[in-house]
Amino acid sequence: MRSPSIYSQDDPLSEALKPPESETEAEREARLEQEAEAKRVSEQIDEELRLERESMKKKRGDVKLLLLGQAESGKSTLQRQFQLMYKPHSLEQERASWRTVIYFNVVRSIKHILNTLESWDDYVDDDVAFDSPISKYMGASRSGTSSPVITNLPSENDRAHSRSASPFQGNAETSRSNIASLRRRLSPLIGTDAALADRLSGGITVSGSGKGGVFVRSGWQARTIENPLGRRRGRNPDELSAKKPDDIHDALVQDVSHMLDASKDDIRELWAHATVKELIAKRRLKLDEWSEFFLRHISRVAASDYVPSTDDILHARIQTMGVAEHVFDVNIHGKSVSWHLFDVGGARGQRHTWVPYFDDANAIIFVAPVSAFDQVIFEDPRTNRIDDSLQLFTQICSSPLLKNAHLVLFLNKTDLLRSKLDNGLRVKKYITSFGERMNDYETVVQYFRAHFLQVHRRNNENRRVLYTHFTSVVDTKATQRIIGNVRDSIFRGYLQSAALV
Ligand SMILES: Nc1nc2c(ncn2[C@@H]2O[C@H](COP(=O)(O)OP(=O)(O)O)[C@@H](O)[C@H]2O)c(=O)[nH]1
Ligand SMILES: [Mg+2]
Repeated sequence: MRSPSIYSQDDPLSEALKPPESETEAEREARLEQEAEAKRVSEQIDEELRLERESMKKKRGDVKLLLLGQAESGKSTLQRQFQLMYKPHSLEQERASWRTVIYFNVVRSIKHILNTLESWDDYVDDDVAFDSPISKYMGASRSGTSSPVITNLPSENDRAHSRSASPFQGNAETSRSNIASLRRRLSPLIGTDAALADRLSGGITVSGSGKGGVFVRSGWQARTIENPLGRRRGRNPDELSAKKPDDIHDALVQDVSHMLDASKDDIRELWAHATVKELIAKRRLKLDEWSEFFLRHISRVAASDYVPSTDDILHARIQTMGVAEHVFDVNIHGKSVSWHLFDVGGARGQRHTWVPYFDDANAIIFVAPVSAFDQVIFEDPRTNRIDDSLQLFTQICSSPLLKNAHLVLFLNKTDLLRSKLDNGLRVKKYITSFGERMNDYETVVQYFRAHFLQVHRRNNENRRVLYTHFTSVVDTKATQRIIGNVRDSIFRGYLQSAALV
């Protein structure tokens, strides 16, 4: 009997893969050639992966920098700033892939707005205060009993009042039918949500550890290009860069692009709708910062020839799964040193994946969003985000594995903090220990900074220095200056510890 193929006879799969008895000699030859080609490609991929792993491997003398912080704090955006600074070519290669993410962000935002409008009628006031343990950090009593900080639960009267102030009052019927027809017209666009999510995540979903449910692993950019072409693409960076966005005919992305172009006016109308505006003002509709950003720029984003700008890429949101490593060559004083940057998933369900990376880390940038004083974490709607950041920072400061790491704190999203305060949001409402202090930017940032410094002081056996920066990591110019600054300070410590001086 002739050997059927390269598959082993013992392999239980062989039976299923056995060629048909009626196979002709020519067919057999073609099949064997195809199998040999598949094997060659598979081996080549394995070899490329091995080389990639090899080149990524940290060598003695390399710098290992971890970006830590809760979900949505700005770690991946900061990583993109590093990329822009030290490997701009690679960001160029990814530019087309970001279109998929941004479309996904837009589609999700519209869906969220329409869902919120729908639930308005049977709306239950969810703007209730949470029983935050923040008092543990924010001026709690020494006994450690953390009483609920926020007591201003809306009364039945308030709720009745907020109902009577419904934006559907007045021209209610017109408004309703207006929104109903927008909903109808936008429904095909909303319908692409699942397919876009699937394209980005490659079918992986992780339940319970993040709000979008869509996570990407490192290398996702290649997937947004390889799938539509029906073959592996993007392993070779030159192959990727040779493809201009226009050359990549991804049917799904093209479809969404056409729908967006056709729905531009509807999206603008929805975004400018009095009811939507009022729901936002009343904080019944809470939009993420990237939603607002892309909706504000919808004319540009929905244009059929849209190519994401660098600013768009910095504002796009996609959740990181696990730990993604990025390697940059950093030149300093005429010396090139490889920096390994580790960007982690920040949701609570992801934090256990960090620990194996703590070993031999040279430096940490802890990113804490100071604008988040009025937000809770997705994983636990009773935990205020600043409180979660402080708890997490306590763990990082006190971790014995990290005791020799250079420690940098980014108090991030200062631009958003400023606009929240300008819009009259009062810190005291969410953090009662803030008390009667002035509700201005300077007072608020210094107040938060003091709490982080206190956590550091209380968990600082090694007497290490904490370097703090007020940041807005979407601001390229300012962030690059700070990165330069951080690089110099990390490098000074690194030279000392590596005794390279
Ligand atoms: N306006 C503003 N947006 C920010 C800032 N930092 C991050 N973002 C946005 O917040 C979202 C979450 O950031 P990301 O880097 O993905 O957070 P990660 O979960 O810590 O990686 C993205 O849409 C970012 O563009 C900031 O300083 N200012
Ligand atoms: Mg991230």
